Amino acid sequence: MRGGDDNTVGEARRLRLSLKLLADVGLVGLPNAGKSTLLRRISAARPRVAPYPFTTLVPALGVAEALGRRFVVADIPGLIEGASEGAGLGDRFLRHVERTRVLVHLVDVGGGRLEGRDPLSDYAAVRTELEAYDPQLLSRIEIIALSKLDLVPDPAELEPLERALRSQGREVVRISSATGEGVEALLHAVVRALERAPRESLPVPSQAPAPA
Ligand SMILES: Nc1nc2c(ncn2[C@@H]2O[C@H](COP(=O)(O)OP(=O)(O)O)[C@@H](O)[C@H]2O)c(=O)[nH]1
Ligand SMILES: [Mg+2]
Repeated sequence: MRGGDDNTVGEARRLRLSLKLLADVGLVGLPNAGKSTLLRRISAARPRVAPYPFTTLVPALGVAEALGRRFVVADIPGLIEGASEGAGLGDRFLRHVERTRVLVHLVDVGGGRLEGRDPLSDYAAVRTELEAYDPQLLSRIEIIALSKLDLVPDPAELEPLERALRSQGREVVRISSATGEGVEALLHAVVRALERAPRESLPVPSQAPAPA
């Protein structure tokens, strides 16, 4: 652009701005694991729920409360969906997980089992995806929620799976977002985890976020 007689030349710049949501807790898991349903159960957020992938294209945030503490929970969509479709959506959503202090990793032990899925390999697949995005995510405090408990005919069957996951040093909770069973226990585990997760362990952003 020319600025009149003094021949000043303006500058054109292309900026790519990205929004990083700030949440205390990130819900991760394969598509259909029950993340959006859980968020609806524990908060006033109304993310879409449907039995097919790509339902959630925008991460939803909700405020949950337990033991007198309030915390922000983000439903992180796009894990695996994006990667397996080659759409690169995994990355687009995973950046929202970077600054969460605690992960809740949902593993479907009800519906998935009916489709012949193996919960341990589902779990491992998501961990692999997290690692590919940022290896530091593997050391973030993670609580495993075995979901859709209401679809498990004999919950005693879950014991070997729980032992295997606990032997990896993880806390494991059984939940059903349909009946509410175990959900309060999960929230208590989250509050305890948030208490041990120091805010200082977060990477310091290069610029302070703008006030909301
Ligand atoms: N029976 C049962 N179905 C569930 C439960 N949680 C989620 N679902 C169903 O599983 C499907 C996928 O749930 P959704 O929350 O959309 O999964 P997301 O892709 O991880 O967000 C939907 O049909 C839900 O109604 C649960 O606790 N019990
Ligand atoms: Mg969803």
